[in-house]
Order: sequence, then structure tokens, then C-alpha cells
Amino acid sequence: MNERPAGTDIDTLSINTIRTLSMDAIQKANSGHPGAPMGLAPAAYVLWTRFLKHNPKNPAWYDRDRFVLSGGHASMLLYSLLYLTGYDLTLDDIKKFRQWGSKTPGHPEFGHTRGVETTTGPLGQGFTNAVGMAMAERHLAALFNCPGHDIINHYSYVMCGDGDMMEGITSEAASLAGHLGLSKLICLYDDNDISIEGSTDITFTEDVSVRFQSYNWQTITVEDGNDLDEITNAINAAIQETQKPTLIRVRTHIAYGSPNKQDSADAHGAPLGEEEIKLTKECLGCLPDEQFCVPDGVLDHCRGLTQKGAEAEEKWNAVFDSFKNQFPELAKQWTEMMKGSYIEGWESKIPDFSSNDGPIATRSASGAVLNAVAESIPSLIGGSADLAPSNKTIINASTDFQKNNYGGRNIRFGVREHAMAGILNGMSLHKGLRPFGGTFLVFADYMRPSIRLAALMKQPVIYVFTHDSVAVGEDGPTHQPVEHLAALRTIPNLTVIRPCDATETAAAWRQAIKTTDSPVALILSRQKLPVIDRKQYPAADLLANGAYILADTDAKPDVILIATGSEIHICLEAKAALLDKGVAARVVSMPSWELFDKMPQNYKDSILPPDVKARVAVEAGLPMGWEQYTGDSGTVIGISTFGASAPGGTVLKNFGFTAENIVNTTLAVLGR
Ligand SMILES: Cc1ncc(C[n+]2csc(CCOP(=O)(O)OP(=O)(O)O)c2C)c(N)n1
Repeated sequence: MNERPAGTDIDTLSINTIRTLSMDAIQKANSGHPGAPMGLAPAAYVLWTRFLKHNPKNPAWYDRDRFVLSGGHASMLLYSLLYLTGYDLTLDDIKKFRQWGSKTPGHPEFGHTRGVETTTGPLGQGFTNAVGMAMAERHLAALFNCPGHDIINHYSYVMCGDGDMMEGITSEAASLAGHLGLSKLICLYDDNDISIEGSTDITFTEDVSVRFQSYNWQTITVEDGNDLDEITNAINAAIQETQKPTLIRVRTHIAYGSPNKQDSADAHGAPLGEEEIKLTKECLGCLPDEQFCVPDGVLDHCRGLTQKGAEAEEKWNAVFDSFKNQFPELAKQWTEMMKGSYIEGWESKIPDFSSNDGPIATRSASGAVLNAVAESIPSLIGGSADLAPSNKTIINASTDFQKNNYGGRNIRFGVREHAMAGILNGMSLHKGLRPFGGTFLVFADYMRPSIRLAALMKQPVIYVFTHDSVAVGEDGPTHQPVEHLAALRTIPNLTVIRPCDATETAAAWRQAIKTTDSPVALILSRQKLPVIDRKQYPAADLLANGAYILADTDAKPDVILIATGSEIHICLEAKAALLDKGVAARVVSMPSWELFDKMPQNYKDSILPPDVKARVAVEAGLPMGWEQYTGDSGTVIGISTFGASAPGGTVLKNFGFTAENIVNTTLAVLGR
């Protein structure tokens, strides 16, 4: 029975349907977070039906407004909205909330459910993604919008809670967004004074509005989160503001309508219970015994309101047709960028490095490659967390991305590594851009939660991690990565590449640019490294196989030396020294485990023949994981402690990264 309770207006009915669907789905799953969807339902309803420019029939329309639910635990709010407004989600899907294979997983997952813009759950990430989306929108607008032709002109809305506001990444991202004056970024903050452990009185007593004002945000408070007019006015005021992003602090009640659980932490993360749900439905004026009830008229009403989104898309299509006629070159570039393709011939722009050029740090080679391809890949945009001169991440032919110049491709992230990584995800999710970001490898830890999400969401973000080992030298152990390579390699679907010289760096960038379904971390040296003469040695493009034979023996090798990055060069020295001792050593360059692991078994066996058991892996980092390639009879020369402050060469020597140590270790492995 789907009756409409007497005397209830359609807005209230729709809002209560969001609440009851959330309660019921969570109860059925016996798991989930009902409180936030119930408190936020009115604000979400107003935003989605009165403001959000979207077409549920085409969730991929480029100029749609973006909506991010940063508190992903409130996923039933999003699923209810997607269903009610007519996305590809059925009532049956809602009934399968949190079940194996369903379209309604515990937290919203990008690429899994149509209409979900990003994967959220780890608090603060969604907020930061929205900042990235707003930056992408402004950049593309600067590149493409022409008089009478606003090809890209949308808002990025984000809803978040106290948890998001407590996370550091949110502060970093909000600070940057305010600095950049991202006025098309609008945040609705669910200010309900409750998080998991209870009242926010025990942890979070700052004035969030004042904080955001100091970040250069407009702030508005909606005192009554159930007052649709007040919410409407606030969003209108946010839209009127053209210089600053807006924070709308919406005072709500967690689990609104529940007689025994409203305003209590009990409602945050557990089903309300069947009895309490009945009581709540009674209080809200809903039918207490009905489950998954969508009263008559609600679907028609909600879906009818999104009709204007479909019309907006049609209008956009007409504008784009005219844009194509008047600005054919720009229109072509737009289409290419949105498809993720590059200007033909981009690969030929990648420089050929030669051993005659003398030694060059792989970070410098990386900067040269970036600059060489930048013109052919206009979607490449990025920067560094205040280390651009060290990371070599500046595109010399472009300018800074600033509030008076959103067309610039050099983003100054400031010392905000975590926000940088979350913003890169948002930019990538937006579509149209290939974002990259740099810092020292040792600070990859500051970015890790966002890197993990990039990998989970299959976003092809490029990380430029320089100063890749203890060879950093004098700055000492705080700045010398040891466990970082191993730590990055543990992230599924992240491709880690540590090139050994400038030629492999060029190949690594080529590989990164061609990768469309995973983030890629480029691991680059601070110190200069010789350039391997590719006339004598195999082509560096073999890097695409993850590992290849760099230097071989005439007959079956006695030992295989496997290395990455700077350690390749001492392995080549060691090979020569071993030959003098009658030991035939093969040197395998293995810049990427992940790429190698994807190769067919026969290729892997050709590089690491199963019957050559004497193997020595050499990498100036934690040995963990190398055993899979060295086997029971091999060994690893690595570092299991923190580094030390001294000139880089001295540190390397003291940690055993010398040809002599490789020779001695090899002889020990061979039992000689
Ligand atoms: C980074 C991170 N830390 C911890 C959690 C676990 N967690 C999920 S929700 C939540 C509390 C959030 O409180 P609030 O944003 O106020 O949500 P509400 O209680 O209003 O639903 C926590 C700690 C998480 N999801 N992400």
C-alpha cells in the first residue's frame, strides 16, 4: 500500500521517504548509519530538487553540477536520492543495501553505482575531491568558455559532517579553496553536534564558521535544518557569491523524528531497531507498518523536478553545437581532452637522452620530459606541495593557477600534501584533465589515504616522488625514505616505477601517460645518475614490461642481480668485478614490480629463469617483498633501519651499496 498520509504536503512526504527508505534499508541489512540521512534529508532534498543541475538519464554529462557526499557513511541518503530522482537504481537495489554484488554498497563507490561522483567513507576525502572538482571546472572554463558559449559552468556541492570538519585534510583543502576564491564550491555542513563517541562537546568545540571565514569563505548558518525556505535562501546566497566559496552550516538533528534516538550517538552507526522505526514513522506521520514505502506521487514529483536538468542538458547541447561551428579548433580540443586523448605525435616529443649528455638526476630528466610533452598534452596540470624547484614539476611554458588566472597549469598546492592528493583525485574524477603532483618520496605517507582512493577508483593520477633514497644525504633520516617503496607497493592497483636513469625516466613517463586505469607513482633520484648508453644496452622502453635484462652473460648466468633506480649502476659495476672472479652475472633492471607481475609467465621465466636460483636484489629501501623474486636461495641488499645524516655517497657506502659488497654478497650466495 502506497497511500499518501492525509494532510502531508509533497515536499514533506518526499523528505520523509528519504528518511524511511534509509531506516528500512539499514534495518534490513542490519548494518549502516541511519542518523545522518534522517537529519540531512531536507537539505539534500532542497539541493537535489531545486538547485542541482543534473540529468539522471545521463549522469556523465560534462557540465552537470557535481555532488559529493563526503560523509560516505550516510550512503543511504545518496542512494535514496538517486532512486527518487530517477537514476539507474531500483527499490530492489535499495532493499539489497550492503549485500554482495549489490549496487548499494556500504559506502558510495565510484564506478560502481551510476551517479556516484566519488568514493567516500574515509572522512575529509570527499570534501577535498570537491575542491579538486571545483578547480578542474574553473581551469576548463578558462580554457574553453567563449562569449555566449559557457561550455563548462557548474557548481561543485559537497555535504559533510563533523567528522569531515575535524579531519586535517579538510582544513588544508578549505584553506587552498579560499585562497583560490573558488566561488562555485558550496559546502553544506551537517552541524548536528554528534559523532560516534557522543556529543561533539567532548572533542570539537571550535567555531567552524569563524575558521572558514579566516580561510576566505562566505559562511551562512541555517538555524533550522528542517526549514526548506531557510535552506533555499542559503543556497541562493551561496550562488550569488562570486568571489569566495561558501560554507552553509546547517543545524540539524541526527535521526530526526526518532523519539528515543534523535540527538543521540546511538543513531549514528546502527539500525534504529524495528520498534523504534515504527515509533519514528508514527512521529513523522508515515505509515508505521509499511516498509520501503514510497507514497503515491513522490516518485513522479521528484523525477518531474529533475526534468529541468534534462532540459538544461539539451540547451547545453545546442550551445555546444554552435561552439563547434564558431570555434572548431577549441571544440576539437575539448572533445579530445574529455575523451582523455592527446595531440597526435605526443610520444615523439619525449626527449632521447644520451650518455654523452653526462650524468643527470632522474628528477631532472622527469622535469625535462614533462616540459617536452606539456604542449601536446594540454590536459596535464599539476604542481607540487611547495617543492616544485626540487621536484621539477613546473611547466615552464605555462603560468600559475591562481584566482585571477585559472587557466594556469602550475598549481601551487602549498605545504598541503594530503589535500594535494585528494584534489588530484577530484580533478581526475571531474574528467578532462591528467593531474600530477609532486613531493619528496618520504612525504608520500602524508598522501597515502588519497593515493589509496585513487587506486581504488582507478584514477590515473601521476605522482612525482623525488629524493628517493638515503642518497638524499645530509638532510638525514627524517628526509630519507626507507620503507616508502615497500609501503607504496602494498597498495593494490598502484603502479610504482623507479627508473634507473634518464632514458628509463622518459619511458616511465610514457608508461604513466598511457596508463588510464591506475595511478602511477614515479620514484626519482635527487642525485645525478649516469645515462645508460642505449646503443650498447637494450632499449629503455622495455621498462613497459616491468623488468628486462639490461646486461647479460654469454651462457647461462651464475647469478642474477636485480635492481631498481640508482642501484642499477652499482650492479653494472659489480657485474664487471664478478666477471674478473669468474662469475657470470645477469643484471635485470626491474623498475616496476606491478608491470612485471602482469607479464605472462614465459616472459617472467625468461628474465628470471627458474633454474637460476642464485639471485641478489639490490634496492636502497626496505627489503620486504623482494624475496618473491630472489627466492629461498637468494638474498636482498636493502635497508632495514632508518638512514643517517651525512653526504649521500657516504650514507650509501655505509649501508653497503657498493659494488664490492654486491660482489661479496654474491659470492656468499654462490657458496664460494
Ligand atoms: C578517516 C576516517 N576516520 C574514521 C572514520 C570512522 N567514522 C565514520 S563516521 C565517524 C563519525 C563522523 O561523525 P559525523 O561526521 O558527525 O557524522 P554523524 O554522526 O553526524 O553521522 C567516524 C569516526 C572514517 N570513516 N574515516
